[in-house]
Formats: sequence, C-alpha cells, structure tokens
Amino acid sequence: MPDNRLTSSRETARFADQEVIRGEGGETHQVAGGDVPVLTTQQGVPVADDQNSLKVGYRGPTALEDFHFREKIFHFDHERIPERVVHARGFGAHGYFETYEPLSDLTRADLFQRAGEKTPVFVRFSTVAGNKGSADLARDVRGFAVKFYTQEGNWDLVGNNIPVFFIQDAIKFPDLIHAAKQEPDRGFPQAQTAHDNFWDFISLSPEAAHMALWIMSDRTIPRSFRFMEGFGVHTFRLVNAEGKSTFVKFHWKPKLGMQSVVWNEALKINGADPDFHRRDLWNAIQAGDFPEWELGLQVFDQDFAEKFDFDVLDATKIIPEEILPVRRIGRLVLDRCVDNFFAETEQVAFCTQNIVPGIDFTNDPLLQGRNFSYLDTQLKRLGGPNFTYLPINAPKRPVHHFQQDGHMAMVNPKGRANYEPNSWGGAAGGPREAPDIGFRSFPAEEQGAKLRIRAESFADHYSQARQFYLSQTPVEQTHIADAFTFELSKVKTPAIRARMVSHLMNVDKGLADKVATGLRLEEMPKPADAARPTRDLPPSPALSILLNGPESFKGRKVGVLVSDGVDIGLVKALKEAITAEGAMLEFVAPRVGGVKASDGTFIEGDEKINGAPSVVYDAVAVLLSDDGAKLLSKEATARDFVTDAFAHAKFIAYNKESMPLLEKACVAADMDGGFTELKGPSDAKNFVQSCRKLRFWEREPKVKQV
Ligand code: HDE
Repeated sequence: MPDNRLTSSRETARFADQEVIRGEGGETHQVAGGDVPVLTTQQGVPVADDQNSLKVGYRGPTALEDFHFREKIFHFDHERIPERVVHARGFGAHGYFETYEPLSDLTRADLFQRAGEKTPVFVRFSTVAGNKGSADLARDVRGFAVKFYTQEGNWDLVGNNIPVFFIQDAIKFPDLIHAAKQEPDRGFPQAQTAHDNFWDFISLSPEAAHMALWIMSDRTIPRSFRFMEGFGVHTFRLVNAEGKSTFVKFHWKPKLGMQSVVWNEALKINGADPDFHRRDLWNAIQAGDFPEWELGLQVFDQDFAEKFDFDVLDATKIIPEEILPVRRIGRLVLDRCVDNFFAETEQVAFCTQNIVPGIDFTNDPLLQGRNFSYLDTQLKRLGGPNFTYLPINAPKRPVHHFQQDGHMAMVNPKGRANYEPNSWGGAAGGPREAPDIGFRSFPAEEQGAKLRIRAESFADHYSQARQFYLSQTPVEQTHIADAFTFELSKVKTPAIRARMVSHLMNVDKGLADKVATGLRLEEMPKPADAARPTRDLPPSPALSILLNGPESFKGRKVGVLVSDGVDIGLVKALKEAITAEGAMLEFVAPRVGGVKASDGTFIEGDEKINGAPSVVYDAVAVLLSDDGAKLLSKEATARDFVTDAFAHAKFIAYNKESMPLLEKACVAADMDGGFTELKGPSDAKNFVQSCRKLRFWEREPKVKQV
C-alpha cells in the first residue's frame, strides 16, 4: 500500500510568491525518519500513489489518461545526453585557487592581482579514449580541466597531464581520435590504444613521436589524480594593464609529488576497482585530506621564443624547466565533492575560448582549432545555446547582454531593448560596452599569404622524444620499452609493428633494439625518413616521475591483512606509524566483519580478502596469528595478495607468524630489502619510512624475465 494515509501539513498556506528551487520547500509529511517533502509531478501536483499506474478495472489495460505515469516514463526515457566525443569518462570536484602574490607586471587578469585572493574553481579529470563507463586505469592521457570563476568572467584552462600533444594541427584531430577509439567495424577494443588502427596512424604521423614516448611512459597510468602534473600545453599570452604581452606556459604541480602504478598492476586494478581514481579522489576529499596543486608559469618574451631551439607554437614540444624555470604563483585546493554527478561533472562545459582580460591566445594551430571545437561540441552535447545558464557553467558575477531565446532560455533580459544601439535612454537602454575594462585582443601583427602548409619550424620530430627518453631513470626506460612491446604485441599487422620500431630508431637505438627484441622482429627496420636529423639535447630531470616523487608517504594507503588472534600490539604500532605519516590504512580480513585480536579487541574489516587485492594499496602488511597463517596459506586470494605485492615491487611488512603464507606465495626464499619484519613499534616506524620511496625498484628486474 502506498503511504498515502500519512497526513500532510501545509508549511505555508500559499507558495505563489516563493522562488521555485527544485527539491526545496513545499509541504512535508511525517515518516519514520522525520519530515519529508510531498512527492509531486513536474507540474507541482502532489502525487497520491507512485506505486501503481492507473488501470481500467482490477486487471484491465493502463489508461492513457495517467499523466503522472506518462510524465515519469517520458522523463526517464530522456535522461541520457550524448557522452563527450573524447574525455567521456571524467570525475570532478570543487575547490579554490589562491594567488600567492600580485602578478600585475605580467597580467591584468583580476584573479592574479591580490595576494591571498581566492577564486572558486571546478576541476574535471578524465581519460580520453574510453567511453563513459570504461575503467579508470586505461593506459591513456588524463584530462586536467580547470574552470576558474573569476570576477571578470570564467577562464577555462583545459589541460592534460602530459605537456605535449600527438598532432600539430587541429585538422588531424578527428583522424587521431578515430584511430584511438574502438575500431569501427567491430566496436572494440574499449579504452585501449593497443590495436592496429592506433599504431597505424601514429606510425604514419612522425609528429606524434614525442607524444608516443610520453604515452608509453608511466605518465599514462597515474596512481591517483592527486599525484599527477597538469599542463596547459599551448603557449598562451599574459597581457598587463599597459598592453604588454608575455608568452606563458601553464603547469600544475601536485603537492604530494608524482606517482604511477606499474602496468601489470593497472591491468588488475581495472578488474578489482574500475573506479579506482574517482574513488581515491572522493575518499580523499571526504576525509578532509584535500588534494593540492601549485600553478606554475614559464614566462618568456619574443626574444626567447626566437632563440629557442623549437617553435613555441608547436604543441608537440616542451620548453625544459632547466632552461626556463617554472615559477609557482598560487595553489589549487579541491575541497568539495559534487552534490550531483550529472548536474555538475557531466554538464560542465569547458571551452578553451573562455578567457578573461589579461590572458590571450597565440597562433598555435592546435589551440586555434580547439577554440572552435569546444563551443561547438557543447551545443551538441547539452542541446542548445543556453548551457551557460546551468549553475555549473554560469559565471559567478553578473552577466548582461542582448542574447536571447533558444532552447531552454531561462533568464531573458527584461524590458524593451534587445538590440543596440537603441534610443530608449539610460537604464532602459540596457548594457553598454566598457572600453576601459573590457576584454581586448592583443593586437599581434599578422600578415601573409593564405597557405595550407606546416611551418618548417615544426619539422624536428625526434630530438625532444630522445631527450624525454634519456631523461628517465633506468627503471622508467624499461617501463617505456615494455609498454611499446606490450602495445605493439597487440597489433596484428607485422608491418605496423616494424614501422613503429623504425621511428624508435630515430629516438634511441637502445630503445628500438629492446622493443624489436621484445616483439621478436625478424630483422631490424631502417630508421624512418626524418625531415630533420635527431639532435642530442641535454637530459631534463624534471621529466622523470621517479626523480620527482614525494618525500613522504603522505596520502598513500597500506593494506593490512589480518586474522583472528593477531598481535594487537603490532596492529596498534603500525596504525600509529601510518597515521603519523599522514597515510591511510585499511584492514583486509578473511571476512569483512573483521577479526578478534590477541587480547580480544575486535578489529573491524574494511575489505574482505577477495575484494581487496594488494594492487589497490601502495604497500602491504601481513599480520597473522599461527592459525590465521595456516588458514590463509590455503586461500588463493591471500596468496595472490602477497605474490602481487612482491611482483609489483611493493614494500611488505610481516610478522614471523605469517611466514607460512609468505612461503606458499613463493616469496619467502627471495626476501629482500623491501621486506620489514615487525617485532615491535620501532619496526613499524622503519617500515613506514622505507615506504617513502614508494617502491623497492631493485626487485623489479628479478621478477621480470621475458
Ligand atoms: Fe580536447 N576536446 N581537443 N584537448 N579536451 C574535448 O570538448 C579538441 C586537446 C581536453 O573535462 C571536447 O567538451 C580538439 C589538447 C580536455 O569536459 C572537444 C583538439 C588538450 C577535455 C575537444 C583537442 C585537450 C577535452 C570533447 C585538437 C590538452 C575534457 C568534449 C586541436 C591541452 C574537458 C568537450 C572536460 C575535450 C576537442 C586537443 C584537453 C571535442 C579539436 C591539446 C581536458 O571539443
């Protein structure tokens, strides 16, 4: 029976003058948990019965007259909107940007004028190729899009976690994305670049060589959004109040340092927790552990641009930090999860064209193309030109213009004047432009013939790819070679594999050899034809993840496998040491309810052993009693917990009672410096200290033989 016997009370006799906010106000009635609002239709008609449709007789047909039923089904049928054509899978959060010091010498942008000024932001992280429901740990570039709601309008810095891009001209973007996504005849693979079409396109596009190195590095399998860098990619302009322009590249630096997972781990995380990255960000924010990034600028003038080895308008190139240091000018803090995923994360519309006075574009042909694409794509996705009125997209400052009507027009201007100039005078005439404070494009001088060409200055495709490779530590270089080998092993056409290796020959002979050996190529291909020979550039340590890791284990997570009878002293010591470091701990138990420790204390489980493989943790501890070790050494998932932690070069803490499990997991004979036996509180501290290195990389070569 529906709950329509409840008596409802009218909160106010009349609602006529109230502003209608969906989900707020109106009559309430009492249920067990307190007062709840009365259910209504979209028209505001109170609903008496939401359990049964209107029928003719006891067993008769449904009446077409049932407006409540029809409205409910109609709205449900239209719940989906097209997913983004790229970056479909995303996760957003609110926060603020705080300026460290005034930058008025460089820019008149309002948000950079006052030290300590806080500007609200919304940030959306994303993968690129996968559909909305794909897994978080696909090997892929991550989007890092920031909407600043400044006092002079919205500024969208729509960046990625990699500072370069695949292509130099926006006209190739549809080809790139078609090649990367599912192959059109078969509709797979999903969220993977490990297939023929992708590598066919890349190997036929020498300009992609630099980006190919980046995407085969661990940058594309970040441990968390919280531990990755972000980049504006293009060269932009800052313009000050005197109209002086300075070139700028934008960087985001994670306060918790960089960190990635290893590839075998990524594959398994996708099965264990496809929402790994979004859950991580959600949990961190909900726990009050707000992630932070610093905004860094590389600023330079025309003179630098002319002298620099590469064209600053070429988005396949970086300016190494060692040549042009990154100046940190503010911090981004994410401190609030969304109230509603669809309304905010899904409907947020980033547009590279959204800039504010004091910031301007350059002629980067990729950026110029993006400025068309984003506005256009929002129209398709959000269904009309009024998406700027959606709360997530609306500027947090007054808006006045003569644009009107269209689908879903929510606030058309009042009065008679909807054009300009008009003679209605004064306030009745509507808004007017403001030459003194309004946005003015930087008057860059442009002239030349109309040409469909690629500038000569964009022609060196390999030198920075080589520089990137040589800037990596040996562990990272191995990961790059392994990633190429893995991806190209999934390519069925041998000629494409060989063609890709021919490009690697221009990058680094050693890398090409490793990949060719990994693929078992019959013969080494000749180096690909190169428009410019590869130059040797000095390595840039800033490009390595491992050289730029954190100094602490803060923000990371330890999985502690426990059993009944576990030594409570060790558990307490470990918990204390982990918490003191600012890290987190989860108890993994044979049954999710938990375990009873040696002194009878009940330890609540966070996870059951088959639901929390060690891949979801940064380090693990195995703390068992004799009986617990006996039980778990017969449990395959417990053995995998240890075997995988070992294979992924993780730090492992254990007590001596756990040895039978370590033996069954085949790691007992290979215990190395990455293991810490816990006998007392000081061992727990030592373990957490060793975890600061994140991985015991010395082990990796020993566990990878093929
Ligand atoms: Fe995008 N890109 N892109 N892109 N991009 C989109 O806009 C496009 C590029 C980036 O969380 C689309 O709203 C073209 C570079 C992010 O909502 C679309 C070109 C960079 C996001 C589009 C590029 C990016 C997008 C699809 C080549 C890093 C997600 C949905 C010129 C600097 C934003 C949408 C979010 C999304 C076009 C290249 C970053 C189709 C034509 C380079 C982070 O407009």
